[in-house]
Amino acid sequence: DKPRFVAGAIGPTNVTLSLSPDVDDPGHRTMTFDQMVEAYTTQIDGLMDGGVDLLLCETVFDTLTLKAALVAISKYFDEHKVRVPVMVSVTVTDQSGRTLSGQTVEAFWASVSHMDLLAVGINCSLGAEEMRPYVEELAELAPCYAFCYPNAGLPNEFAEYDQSPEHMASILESFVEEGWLNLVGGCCGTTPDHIRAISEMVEGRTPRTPVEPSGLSRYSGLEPLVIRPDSNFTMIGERTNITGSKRFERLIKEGDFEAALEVARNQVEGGANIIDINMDEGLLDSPAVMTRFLNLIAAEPDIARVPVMVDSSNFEVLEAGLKCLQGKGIVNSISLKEGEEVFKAQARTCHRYGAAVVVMAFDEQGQATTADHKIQIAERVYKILTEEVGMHPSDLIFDPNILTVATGMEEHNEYAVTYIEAIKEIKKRCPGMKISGGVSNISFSFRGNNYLREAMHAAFLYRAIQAGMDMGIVNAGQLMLYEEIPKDLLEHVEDVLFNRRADATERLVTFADSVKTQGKSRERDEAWREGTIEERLGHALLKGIGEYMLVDLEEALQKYRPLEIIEGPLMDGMNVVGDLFGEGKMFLPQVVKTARVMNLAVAHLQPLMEKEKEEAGEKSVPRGKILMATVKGDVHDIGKNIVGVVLGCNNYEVIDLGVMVPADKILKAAREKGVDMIGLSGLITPSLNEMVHVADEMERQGFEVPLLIGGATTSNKHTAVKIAPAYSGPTLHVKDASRATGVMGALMSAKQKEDLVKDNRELQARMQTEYEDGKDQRPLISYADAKVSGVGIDWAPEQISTPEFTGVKLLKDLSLGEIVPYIDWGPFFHVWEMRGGY
Ligand code: THG
Repeated sequence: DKPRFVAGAIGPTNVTLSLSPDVDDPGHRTMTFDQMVEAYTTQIDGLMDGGVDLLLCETVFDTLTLKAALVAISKYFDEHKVRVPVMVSVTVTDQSGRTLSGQTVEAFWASVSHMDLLAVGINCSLGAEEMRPYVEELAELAPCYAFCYPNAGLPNEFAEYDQSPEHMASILESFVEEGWLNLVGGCCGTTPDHIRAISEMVEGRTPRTPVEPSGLSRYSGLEPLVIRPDSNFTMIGERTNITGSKRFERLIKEGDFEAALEVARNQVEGGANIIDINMDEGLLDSPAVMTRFLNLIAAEPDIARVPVMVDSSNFEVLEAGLKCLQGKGIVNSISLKEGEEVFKAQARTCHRYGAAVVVMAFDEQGQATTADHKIQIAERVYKILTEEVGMHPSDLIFDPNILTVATGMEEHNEYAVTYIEAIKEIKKRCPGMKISGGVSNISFSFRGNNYLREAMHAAFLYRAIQAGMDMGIVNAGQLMLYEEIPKDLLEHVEDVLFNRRADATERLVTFADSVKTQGKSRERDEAWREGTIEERLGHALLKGIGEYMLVDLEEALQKYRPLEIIEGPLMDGMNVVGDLFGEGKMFLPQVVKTARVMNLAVAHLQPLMEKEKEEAGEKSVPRGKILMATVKGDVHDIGKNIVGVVLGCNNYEVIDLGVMVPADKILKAAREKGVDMIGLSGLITPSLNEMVHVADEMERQGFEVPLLIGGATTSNKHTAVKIAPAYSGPTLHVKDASRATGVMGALMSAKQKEDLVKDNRELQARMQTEYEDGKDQRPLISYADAKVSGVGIDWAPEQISTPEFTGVKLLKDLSLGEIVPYIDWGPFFHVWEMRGGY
């Protein structure tokens, strides 16, 4: 009397396509992707023949093997004109929160999110309790149904499962209460009694409401890369390109893959968020070389971390590349060059592999050089791909062609301008589609003068990013800061880029020659070494140059105590970085580079400070213990490290869990170490939500210690309105590193703590009321509209009485007390923020 459905289970097999079974040959694979597709097709055929109601790919430990199953399913559906719902279930093998082949849950989600799934879930490997954070993560990501079927706890010493049905059901009950589940069940070690207990537990409960699709572009390697409205700019490393680098070409041709991998690693270390890989060369077997290189990369976690952009003008190479990527990669590129039919077929193939695509501004007429033509192609491909091929706009990247300027041909002078003009319009007309381009193309005319070229790239990017460029293929480690381009050079460069004068190119060529022939390029690069020690430290930070840091620190130590260097020149430098970031003159990967140099400096100074403390005999008991972490999803830790050092110097014990730390890890450590307070740090906007999540968890787990919030996007207001209400313990926002000692000191003293916490709660209550009253959110209309709706007064002169006097009148004999009643306090209360009934 109840409908029952049969799921055709498709297992992971014993094959992994992402890992080599041979330690000595990391590029080796037991099977090819195509062989797996073939094997899965046989299985799907059998299952469908047997009449299953749906297909369930389960216990996925290698996403690339899963992709083979998904490709087989999608092909089978198309060829047989049938369709049943598909569900996918991943398995997280250990406490690292990753699949066996190294992907995080979010990276995995990115890899399968192109499929029209009925549901996504997690099974096997862990017990329900251990699975908790991953189920939550998936439930928060997936717009389809979510499920889990855990093992009956972790196996005991005898590899038996002994979690009771009631216990398992009670853990799963909390998942249901949190609203994370649409379906639930049991895997290894569960018995009919377990299933009965779980089934009784869910009876009458409300299932999860799937989340709204985020609409964000999401790519992945082992880790996810999400382009958010505040992502600013995404760098794609250009050096792993045979046609773009003589050196890389030589390495690949000589078969020196080891060194070629180093090129990839350098790009990632230099800040590339994605790496572009191109193996197009007439004499090479490009599909085979692409396959080999990508398989090798898969064995290097610090490279495979980032998504791969497979770059080729040959579709066969692109497809070979897609068969090696377990993450969600990007195809570079397809276009309308050979007409709509080929274009659509290629796009469908890319979509089937779950890849995003770069579409070049090419059509049957050729390469688009004018803004109008670029815009027209953009609109056309947008329509075809979203309406006919069924791709989501977030999976589209349009490249309106960055073409070389200053070639001597009059008609090339507008190329930078038309690119920028076009992207403004395309962003408006094609919502959700991203814009990219090969930045180094712009400066081909100046080959051989890298200094000048980098200046051109920086100046071009500054404007293009403002106009809406989302990502670009660049030499990640070499990018210059806009702010650092000498003003005379910048003027010449911008004259050329923006076609501001007829003789711009000629002038830049002459100027460039002088920069080059006088060897100034070198001089300019190293000129900063002549500055004062403070200037040099600041410059090194700003540019992310670690090379001279130790020498400079030694020199600075002649003049300053270690802590003074941190609190002085280094913190000043970080403030400049913060300001430039705020003004859009630095983008995130550049900020990350500065962080690395800051860490280097701090690591050098820290032992010296400890030694100083020892010598001063300050070995006394620590004044308090704080646990600090950058929350999950965020890798930024400059600010947190500074706070850690400052607190350490003030004799507090600091336990720093590093970056990307999930809530449960933070709280587990906090409990084990018995800390006096927890400090959370973060720089990007999503971290704000993660902090709310940690606060929620602290409440759920019955914590009482103070929670300190800090980092660039955090604020007093967000802390008051979103974080503090989630946690009943004291929740304080700490504005910057300089306040950390004060706040911590107060919290460690019983008397001061009471006052501080009370004041803080009052302040937060006020901010919450203000927020709820919507006082801060009064919508402003434009100046033009305000003028239109202005009060029209008909000034009839006879009605205006002349004042008794004008100008200043001196009231000599009045006391202040007599004046007070005439003072309008309103404006004062306003600026003192005494509003809302106070
Ligand atoms: N759009 C898309 N993809 C692209 C491009 C594009 N892929 C290739 C290219 N253009 C982007 N990549 C590069 C890589 C290197 C260089 C330029 C663009 C470059 N190389 C030096 C040179 O040629 O002078 C090489 C110097 C050396 O050998 O080291 O400038 O536009 N979608």
